[in-house]
Amino acid sequence: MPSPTSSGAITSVLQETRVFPPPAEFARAAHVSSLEQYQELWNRAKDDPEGFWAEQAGRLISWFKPWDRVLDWNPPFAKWFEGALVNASYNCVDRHCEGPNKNKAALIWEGEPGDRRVLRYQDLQREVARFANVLKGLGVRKGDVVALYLPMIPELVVAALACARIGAPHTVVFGGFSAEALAGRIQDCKAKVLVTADGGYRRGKVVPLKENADGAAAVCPTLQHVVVYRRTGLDVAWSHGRDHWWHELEANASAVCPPEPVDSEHPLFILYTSGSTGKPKGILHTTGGYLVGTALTTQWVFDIKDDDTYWCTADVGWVTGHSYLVYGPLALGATCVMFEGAPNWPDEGRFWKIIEDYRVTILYTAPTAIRAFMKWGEQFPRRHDLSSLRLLGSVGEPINPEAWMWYHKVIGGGRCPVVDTWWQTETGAIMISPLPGATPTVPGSATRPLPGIVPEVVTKDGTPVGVNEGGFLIVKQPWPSMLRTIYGDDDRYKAQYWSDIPGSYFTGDGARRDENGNFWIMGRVDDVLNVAGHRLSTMEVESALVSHRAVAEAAVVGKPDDLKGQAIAAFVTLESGYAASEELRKELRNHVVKEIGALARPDDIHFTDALPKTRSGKIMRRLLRDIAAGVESGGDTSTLEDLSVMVRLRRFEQKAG
Ligand code: 6R9
Repeated sequence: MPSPTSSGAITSVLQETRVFPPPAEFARAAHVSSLEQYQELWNRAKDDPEGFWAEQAGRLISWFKPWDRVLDWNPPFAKWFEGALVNASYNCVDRHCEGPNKNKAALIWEGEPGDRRVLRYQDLQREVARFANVLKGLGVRKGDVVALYLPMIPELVVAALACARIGAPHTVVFGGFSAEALAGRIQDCKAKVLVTADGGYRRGKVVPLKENADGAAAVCPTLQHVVVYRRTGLDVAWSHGRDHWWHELEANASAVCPPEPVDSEHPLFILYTSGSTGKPKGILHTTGGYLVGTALTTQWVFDIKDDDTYWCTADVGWVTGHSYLVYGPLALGATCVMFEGAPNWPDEGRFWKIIEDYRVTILYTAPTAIRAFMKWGEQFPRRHDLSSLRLLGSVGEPINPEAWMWYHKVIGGGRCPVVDTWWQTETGAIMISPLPGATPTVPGSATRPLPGIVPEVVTKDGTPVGVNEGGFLIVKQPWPSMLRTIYGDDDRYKAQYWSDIPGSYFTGDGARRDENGNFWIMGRVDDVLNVAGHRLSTMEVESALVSHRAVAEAAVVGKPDDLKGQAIAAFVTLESGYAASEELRKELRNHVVKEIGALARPDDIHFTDALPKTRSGKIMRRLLRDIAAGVESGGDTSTLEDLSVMVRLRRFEQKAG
């Protein structure tokens, strides 16, 4: 934890008073349709968590054998639905084939070159069963880890569900990661089989996945087989005996493979998230509790109905893709859109064209994308009919109020509720979010905890802070979709999440709660600024900058200052049509002072053409902090999307300095 002021409180300076009640028509048809109903559910879950979760588990998931015990809590180790037998692939596929939904579209997929495929639930069942048999044929047994390094093609979902079908935990590695990053993950979880493709498309280019996979395989002694899906036709090197074509193995595989009943606590997947220092953490999720958490939140937060066309734009390589492209919506038998590519290829209208073409009703995307769309301009969405949309979601970072307003107005036509969903790889499922038919929304706030979730904002010694006081966000009760450990490292799990605030799960985020009970996430506490004894949230200063018409995106970091402890350095990208100048720099400083006060006046403003981000779109302030302080960057950079951004920023700093 950073060294906070004596109380550990964070000063909050953001003022936001716009409130959007749920539209009456939306509320009438919603799964949870009033604030009173939400409050009843939340109270009920708080008073009797095990009763609440047992009811949800019974209602949402099909079990081969019921549990003996709902929760075995041996802090910080939880076992949910102990003794129950379940299978994730059965829940996401087979059970929908037993009824009228067997011919319903499960996945509607569009590749970057414009190719399209639709997999009905029956198709998905056949594909998943076949590939499960392929894995078995390669010697994969229950408990063996399989690594998936694939582009955003249906086979990624098929492969994940095939692993789940036979009880082999998967670890999905972003198609954008390097050979080194892939190797590190394979070595950590000792995967026996790697599934990849010859290549994948991104912005008109082919990403050489097989080449990277070869690089990784060379240094991964546990790896016995590499299965290669032919996606691009790119020529690839071949290691006979080790490498196999997906289509050749599948041609001989039976389409019958009964799902293996596994214990509720059987590992479902390991997903690596970058630590700020040191090696990535393998977050372990297990089967029963994770399914309950993702299915419940998909139903309540996205209000999914049988006739919705739901689109989560996330890559399956990060947790949002796992929980809200694969397990949550498929467990509910929803129709999901999946796309390969980027929002600005072949042009900046890609998203809007997809929404128009498939009549998407629910869109779930990230603030980084929304800010990019704002920068590219309204003309792109305006060219398409977005009237099918009824609900919008956001995840990944705090959404600045200006971006929220734009999303609501320009994309949602002012009629769609916006759900700003706060959660983490570690939490498995959404934790704090509006329920669109129940919760009045406020731009920039994730609003309220979901039923069953008990978060609190506290000082570093665990004392609750007052209304509107910033502090550390913790969760006080275990929940079914929580991580079970860091793979192979229980001690790191304890130290990382359960020792800062004893007895509670520490999220690593700062937050405040306002007089209406709404939570405001203020960003990672490692990113909090400490200016002359005031702890300020990066998010709030950034939101002030973004509210200026010239600013597209902003990242704010502290830099060492003899006088104030920390000075404020801002990195800013500009809207098209604006140019960097001394004048604008002055204007932006004054704008922040006007919006939040002299305390937050940025000392340095750096204009840049891009910010360093993770592949999932989060700004990596840690790297900017090093640039602002003029030191070399340490720590893990394997999740950085585009290393050249750092090179350009450094070059620029040297020139400027
Ligand atoms: C789902 C996901 C988790 C961190 C989290 C927080 C930030 C995510 C947010 C948000 C504010 C939101 N975060 N959603 N901050 N408002 N709606 O993103 O998981 O990649 O593990 O990141 O992302 O800082 O702690 P993950």
